[in-house]
Amino acid sequence: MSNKTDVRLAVKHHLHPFSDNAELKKHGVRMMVKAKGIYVYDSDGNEIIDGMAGLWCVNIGYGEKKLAKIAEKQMQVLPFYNTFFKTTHPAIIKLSEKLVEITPEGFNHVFYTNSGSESVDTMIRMVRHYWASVGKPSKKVIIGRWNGYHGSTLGGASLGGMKSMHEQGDLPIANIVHIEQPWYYGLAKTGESEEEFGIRAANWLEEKILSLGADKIAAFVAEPIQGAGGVIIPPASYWPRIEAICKRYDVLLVADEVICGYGRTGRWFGFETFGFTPDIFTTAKGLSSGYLPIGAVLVNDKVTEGLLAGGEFNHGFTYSGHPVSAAVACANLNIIDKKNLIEKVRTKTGPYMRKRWQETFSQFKYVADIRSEGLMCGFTLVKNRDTREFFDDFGTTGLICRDIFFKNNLIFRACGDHIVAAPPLIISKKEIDNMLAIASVCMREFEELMDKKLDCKTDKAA
Ligand code: PXG
Repeated sequence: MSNKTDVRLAVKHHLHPFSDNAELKKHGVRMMVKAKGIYVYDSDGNEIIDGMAGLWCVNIGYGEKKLAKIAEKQMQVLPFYNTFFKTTHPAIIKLSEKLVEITPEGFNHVFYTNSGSESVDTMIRMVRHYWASVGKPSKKVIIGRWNGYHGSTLGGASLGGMKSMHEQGDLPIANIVHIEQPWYYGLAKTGESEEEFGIRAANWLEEKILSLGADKIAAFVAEPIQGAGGVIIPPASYWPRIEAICKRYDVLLVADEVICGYGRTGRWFGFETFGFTPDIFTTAKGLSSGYLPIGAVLVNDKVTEGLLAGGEFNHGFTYSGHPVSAAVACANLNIIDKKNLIEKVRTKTGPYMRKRWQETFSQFKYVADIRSEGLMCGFTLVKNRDTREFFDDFGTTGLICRDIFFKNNLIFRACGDHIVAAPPLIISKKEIDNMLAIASVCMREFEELMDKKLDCKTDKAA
């Protein structure tokens, strides 16, 4: 079957997620057929550097045979059994022990899901059920942030702050509100230091709590670093202040670790990098490095105690704690441990990436706010970096840039006009150099294109 036939078939019946499917039918898609290490290969035989680890998830890289073997073995022995009705199985016991081992003191319980969105929806129901169980049923409102991303289910999309998602399907659902994101480059006042901005941004939470009444607020939920929002890294002063505000008003603090979790920021979890401790945290993606779908919600002892007092929690998925996913996730966490990937990101590849990412992109005039933490990196495309002037129609320019990378067999992601990267945690320094050498060539092409576009506009105006 030639690639052309394949590609036509690919869009004939399949409605792709987060895509303009009418456009895909016209222009087709690219078919990925295999992968190894940090590379994916398409049906034309191109080797592509996956600077996004799939969708921020393939932390251990592609092609780990051990996971395939473990999945096969588990499928032969016990391909499925549920954990609903007074039953369990060894794979989920092992995974739970491993998760408790890698999380900080005070986290001893896990609820399983199949995705980040399900983890977030589970957390929403859990938080409200917790407050009802401890005699404070009026605490229902959950505060998220604009430009946050928490998934595509009704709860996740509501809690996320993506206006384009709210516009489809009558969102947000009731009792979900948002505060502004802690984006220094975009929102700081002239002359304001990062530290001052971090405190001001955290105080937006206090203002929201006070305006609605603390007796109504159940939880504040946020990603330690906003991922799909464009790798928005808050100032160091932000998270400790947020934690203090949550404590002061008896509001549960929830970290959405779906992207930051399992090593991405150079610690097991993003909250460790930023020095705070949540009450609950939601995870998925890197838990199995994307080899199979699985998510987990980690719950601290205080919330667990409240939940236990509340009787039956009427919530769960057929595949909560699926044995094959659980066995693969456990093996994945052991590989992260054995290969010392987290320390490697924190002390070697993370700092190296930060230096090289800065050096590479600071040469280009349409680039501002170059940032990174561990192996989560971003920068913002701007018309003028000194005056902080953005391109018209935020997001259009990002896609132009992203498409140039993609044409040159490099996958980065455009989140609006933020360009981001999150490669597999196994990436070596040499691979970082190769990846950024290609990126540099792409950026030159992008710069020339934008020069022409802007010249053209100036000519027309003149
Ligand atoms: N929380 C966070 C922080 C996420 O990043 C979810 C929840 C939902 O996870 P699931 O597994 O239901 O997709 C996510 C997912 C992108 C992109 O293009 C990001 C995500 C998913 C798909 C695409 O940046 N993040």
